[in-house]
Amino acid sequence: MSITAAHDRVSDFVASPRLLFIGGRWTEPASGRTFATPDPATGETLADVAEGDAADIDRAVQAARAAFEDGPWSRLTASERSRLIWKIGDLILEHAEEFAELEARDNGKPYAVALAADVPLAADLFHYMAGWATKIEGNTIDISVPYMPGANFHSYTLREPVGVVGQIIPWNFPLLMAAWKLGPALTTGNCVILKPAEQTPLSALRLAELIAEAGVPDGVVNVVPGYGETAGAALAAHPGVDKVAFTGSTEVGRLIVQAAAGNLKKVTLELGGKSPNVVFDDAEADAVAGAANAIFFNHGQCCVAGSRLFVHRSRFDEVVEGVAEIAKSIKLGPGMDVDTQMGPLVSEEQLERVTGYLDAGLAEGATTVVGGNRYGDRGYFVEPTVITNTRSDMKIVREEIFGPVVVAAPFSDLDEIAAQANDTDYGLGAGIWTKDISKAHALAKKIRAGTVWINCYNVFDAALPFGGYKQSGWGREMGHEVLNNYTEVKAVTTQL
Ligand code: TXE
Repeated sequence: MSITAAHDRVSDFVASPRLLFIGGRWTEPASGRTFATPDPATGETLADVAEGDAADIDRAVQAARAAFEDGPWSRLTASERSRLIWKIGDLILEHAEEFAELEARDNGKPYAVALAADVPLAADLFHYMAGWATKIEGNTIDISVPYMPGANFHSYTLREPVGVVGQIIPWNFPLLMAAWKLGPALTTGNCVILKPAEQTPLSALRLAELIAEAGVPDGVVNVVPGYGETAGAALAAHPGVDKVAFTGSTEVGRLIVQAAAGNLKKVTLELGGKSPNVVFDDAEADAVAGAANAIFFNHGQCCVAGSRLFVHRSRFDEVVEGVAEIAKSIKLGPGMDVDTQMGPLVSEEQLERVTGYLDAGLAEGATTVVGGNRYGDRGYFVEPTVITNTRSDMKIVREEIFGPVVVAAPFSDLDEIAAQANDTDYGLGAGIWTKDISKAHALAKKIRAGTVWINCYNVFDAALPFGGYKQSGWGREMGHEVLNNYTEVKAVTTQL
């Protein structure tokens, strides 16, 4: 599709209030209310969106339950399911420019980045997951029961869908997070209620249209935008939901666990991070650009952002200056401007949160090497920032900032750096830069994190499991690991 045609479609899409997608139909919210999703580059309203709440979540759960129990979905063969899921991936690629524009305008990220990364990664996730639909297998198990001597049995396991799944996603990669959640749920035969983030509901609503176009039966995927405290909380607590999958803050992750306790629904969580990125003395020169990319990609609004940079003492000044030079050269602007390299943060709330951390860092005695301020007075821009002279007990070192802000500290040896890297409540990602492969793998083993990148950062693939140790979450997304989180195991035993 041409960029102009995609632009016209997006303009049409945002021109009228978007409704809820329940049971295969565009549905008015029970409350009749809408909320505005702003363009973060200007703060002006981009579109009005129906505000789902508990009543709508309840309708969506009923639609999903009906589709799961009675609909054609459960009668499809794995191969038929696979083809539908593959088709979703194809349709995303066919509409790539449209999705890139929706992401750039709703989230603020540069259009070129959305087109090169978010959109193809989302399509690839569906294509990868489509392949698994036909490969979900149980085992045969040889048993000998001590209190039934001589008896013969035939035992096997089945992997079955969990059922109705609630999925709550954040705003940093709106389309990609929807894909990470929907792909595995569908390939394993579940039905879903997806609640996108209130800051960025548009691409998930457009995706719902394409999912219907692909031929996924009504009620299998329902998309209900709304606020976290109302729609999100209702979904997490709903007794008709068998599993909830959440990506967002650690604070809300704890609320999800509490809400899920009512009917003991299964829970998977992908939460915050404060990932260490370690540059050794023998690192190649590209470690500097790597360290900048680790923190500045997506404006630092990445759960795996390399927000704690540790550099060997002998290279500290050189690397910090190099990252600061890159920070200075980054062109900030609206996501739709062609020369923009970094867009605004997603919302005024995030702007306040991030600048609040910058103030806290200064107050605690840290030094700002570059950046440190809001950029401009319109939209939610923050300067790419490098901070040194920190202590491990400072707020900016311990807490997730979720903005383009890196704290840098020197280290001297391998044992010290492993302890420093692990000195966090989180355990999502880590980076290691060195030419010495033994040292790299020794440290990779010591780091308590779900992903470790060596001589690279922010490398994602649908085949790689992703998730956190410690307070970064429960369970894994992507790869075949995720299939376990969307299936129940049934052991069947026959006496022969
Ligand atoms: O997250 P929330 P926010 C971190 C990051 C960021 C901070 C706050 O540090 O600065 O969280 O961001 C829904 N019951 N991450 O406030 O509130 C909400 O509607 C059920 C890390 O935006 O956790 C949205 O759909 N749902 C992160 C989703 O949760 C609730 C990505 C995430 O919002 C709810 C985003 C409730 N009580 C933020 N309250 C990552 N891991 O990538 C909110 N929600």
